[in-house]
Amino acid sequence: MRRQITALAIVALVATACASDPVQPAGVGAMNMGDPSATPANVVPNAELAVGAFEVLETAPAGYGRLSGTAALARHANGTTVTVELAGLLPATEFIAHVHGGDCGEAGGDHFKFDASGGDMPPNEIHLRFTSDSAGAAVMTVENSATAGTGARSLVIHPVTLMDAKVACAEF
Ligand SMILES: [Cu+2]
Repeated sequence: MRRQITALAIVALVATACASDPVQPAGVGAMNMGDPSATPANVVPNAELAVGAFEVLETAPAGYGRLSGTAALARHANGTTVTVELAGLLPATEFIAHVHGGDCGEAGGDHFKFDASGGDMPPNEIHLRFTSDSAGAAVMTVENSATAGTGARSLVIHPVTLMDAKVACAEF
């Protein structure tokens, strides 16, 4: 009985890991959540590159059945670069993507943190904020000055207006 309660508590924690994220206003303050003119991960020189295809999650709201795209993570001497390329999003919609520490089979699990005891915002985590165009496409790159270890496993995207909904996941 005690074990059951513990298991339920863990499930509840995992399920709400993203819902509790405060949403930062775009372009305000120094927090880096993406730069469309940054060098994309797949062309960063002398990097170790990992690329994964997005899969739509069961928790996705309606309207994402045709989503496709990739997430690329480059580990290099100057840090980490992450690039998302997506099509089939709802048009003109704002999204936030987080690097997560789990596989897509567990919907990404918890957020990846450089310092496990540190805060839940960049630069201790890797977040991207972007808006889809009128055709439902989006491309964004974010850079972080620390080099991510193998704990950076996946990228999960959420609509900004529905942060507890996980739309899609890609494994690096
Ligand atoms: Cu997330």
